[in-house]
Amino acid sequence: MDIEQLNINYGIAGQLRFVKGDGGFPFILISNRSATALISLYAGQVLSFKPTGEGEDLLFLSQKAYYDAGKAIRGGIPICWPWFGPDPKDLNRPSHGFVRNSLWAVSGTQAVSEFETKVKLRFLETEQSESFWQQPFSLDLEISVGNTLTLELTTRNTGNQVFSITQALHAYLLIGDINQMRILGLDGTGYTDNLDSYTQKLQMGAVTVTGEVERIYADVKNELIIDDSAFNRQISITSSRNKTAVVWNPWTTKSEKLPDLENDGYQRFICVETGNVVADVVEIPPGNEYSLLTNFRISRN
Ligand code: TA6
Repeated sequence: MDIEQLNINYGIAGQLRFVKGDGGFPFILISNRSATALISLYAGQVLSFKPTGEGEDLLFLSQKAYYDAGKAIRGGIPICWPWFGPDPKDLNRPSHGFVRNSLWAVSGTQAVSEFETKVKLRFLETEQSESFWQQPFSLDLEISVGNTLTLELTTRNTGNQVFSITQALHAYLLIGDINQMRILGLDGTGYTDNLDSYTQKLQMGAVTVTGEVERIYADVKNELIIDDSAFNRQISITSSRNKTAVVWNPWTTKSEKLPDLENDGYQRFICVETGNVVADVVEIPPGNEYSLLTNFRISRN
């Protein structure tokens, strides 16, 4: 569906319109009394969210991000589904699944009020996606843009056999300075340190970053706080139906291997990814569904 038809079918005067974005992909511009947001139909990815009066975006978006079919966009909130990380079956399928590098469709838009706008996206299966995943499914993402940002990712098993998934909302949170950032709410939580031979460790106190970090926290509380003191703000991440959260920053060591990330980009984001990853596998029987929900709120000290 082209931009004009999308605007005819789903545009909302004064709140929501479709534009041709980077890479020629359809983007959704939302502007209501609470916030502005930018969503790419390619990848079903929120790229920007900025509450009215807030000086900084919630999200980091790489200045060198790719906007090419088949490639992931570096930043915003990529959707990792139906697996998190490398292909669990080692069949050379894409890392983090196949929906963050494919087109989604709009299945609905709604002006809840002048303060809140909702968008419902549905993943569009392709021959390639069917070659990656043979179980019949539907995948919907509902995005609510108001004074906070909410994403709800719903998987339905429309077939007659049970299937299992892992998944995550791989949020790149913009911060003023990685050296001043702390993550609160993980004190006393066990984690797997992927950069130290997958050793099991216990988080003591706030999470701070002084080098490359890639940790999978298990049995997390439903609210995590990023204390972004350089921007004099806190970002609250409240999630439901996930037991795990991933904390990642590439520092210089991994950044050098990421051509779609500017060299100093690591200083301006922390990835806190809420989801069901590694051991937190979600089994969905035929005819059932499973929703992962995460809300992001910015507050001032
Ligand atoms: O954030 C966890 C992680 O799995 C890291 O290993 C790192 O690879 C990151 O995801 C980004 O993955 P990507 O495939 O987007 O480069």
